[in-house]
Amino acid sequence: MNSRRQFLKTIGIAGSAIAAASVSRVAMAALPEPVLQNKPDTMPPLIPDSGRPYNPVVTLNGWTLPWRMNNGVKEFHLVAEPVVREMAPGMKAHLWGYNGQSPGPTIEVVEGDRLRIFVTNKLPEHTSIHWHGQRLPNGMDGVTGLTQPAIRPGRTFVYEFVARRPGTFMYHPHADEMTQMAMGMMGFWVTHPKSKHPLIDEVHRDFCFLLNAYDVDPGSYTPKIMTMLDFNLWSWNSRIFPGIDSFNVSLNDKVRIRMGNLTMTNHPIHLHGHEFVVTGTDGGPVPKNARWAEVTTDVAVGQMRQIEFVADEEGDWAIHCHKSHHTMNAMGHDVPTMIGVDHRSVVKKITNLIPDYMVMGERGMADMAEMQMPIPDNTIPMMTGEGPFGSVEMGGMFSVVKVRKNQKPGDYSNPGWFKHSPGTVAFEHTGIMAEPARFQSETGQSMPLKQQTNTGIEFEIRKPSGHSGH
Ligand SMILES: [Cu+2]
Repeated sequence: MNSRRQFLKTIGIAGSAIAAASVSRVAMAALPEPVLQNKPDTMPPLIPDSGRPYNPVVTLNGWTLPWRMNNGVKEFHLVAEPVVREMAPGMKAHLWGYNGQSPGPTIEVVEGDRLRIFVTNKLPEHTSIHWHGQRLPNGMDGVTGLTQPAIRPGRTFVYEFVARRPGTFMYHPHADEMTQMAMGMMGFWVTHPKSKHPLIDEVHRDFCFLLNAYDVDPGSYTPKIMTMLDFNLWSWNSRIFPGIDSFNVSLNDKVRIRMGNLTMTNHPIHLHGHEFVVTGTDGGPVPKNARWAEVTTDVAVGQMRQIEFVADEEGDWAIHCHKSHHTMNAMGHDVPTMIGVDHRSVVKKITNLIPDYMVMGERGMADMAEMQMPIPDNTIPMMTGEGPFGSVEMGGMFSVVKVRKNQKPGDYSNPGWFKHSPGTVAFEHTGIMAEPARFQSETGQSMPLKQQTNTGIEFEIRKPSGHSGH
């Protein structure tokens, strides 16, 4: 905590913003101590030490908010505040979030829990929290102006409701949403079933993350909040590849991954090497007879999806958004397509004027991944990530599901790269290319003619009754 305060002070953003929203010590005294976290690591699951037991989730590059029990009520304390989020090693963004981080901590409760959530506003402007997908009293729904007054800077509001149905949910402000969500204010919410549920299976690993997007100019720190579509950082839990942790599981684990989309566009999330089924949405569990196997599922804006699969293929399996622009980091989108263009004569003329001029993209854009091009401070290359065989040429919404025989239950640590058995990796052919044997149909046509029938052959006649005769 200290180092972060120091950092804020050093870079000088602490000034008016935080001071304006300082909360009096007396007012805070009766509240549950706000728990803060500012490391970008994936924290181990929070094993519940009070209340009904459940199997906790693991938040990708995030954590779960502890609570206290107060006369049978679970009490949480969220603090809305400016944060510094490392989006990937080498790139930090000045965001808004909760309890030291964007996204805020995951809230995990159990169906039937009575909840009290204190929300303290340390932002320079008012806010509120909407509990996306919850059944609750209308006045607890968190829509500024409609169901409650705004939480002004420096004030604390209390939300009270019962977690009525189990499932996969999220929370976010319903006040100046365009700004506050563009700045990273959001968090995950999981309500576990109170007992064995016919549509909610027990799993070995249960991961969750939010899809979010930012527009941070290369070399700068604060997202542009007016951007509607042309975001340049496509992130999972405010992290971009190669900063997104891998999903580390044991061979044959049943794995659940929960996702929610708070960007301005849809994300078809694709898993390699396995088929999964969508077992639930923010509307609840999907009936078993309505599930089908997929390898890509689209998560539309404001939707949540939980997918499940048995990780029965060892290896390092990519998981990513299938929109190819969403697996890249910040770039200029107005680069013309130069594939096939011979620059040589032009380059000479240009370098007379601009000695540093560089030809880009005449063989495609893959060179960008390895190019040692000077980029502004606080900027991650557009395509990057070093794998065991070279550059992965990815960015943004990309990670890896690592399936290993010897990953112990409860061990979420990164096992390193997969060691392929000999003869199981695609390889370069170096011999003489033999002429492949091709199927030759009789006439060379795709639909060969029927076999000619000779005359003079006796045909066996089949009568409609099924009896045969001559
Ligand atoms: Cu996407």
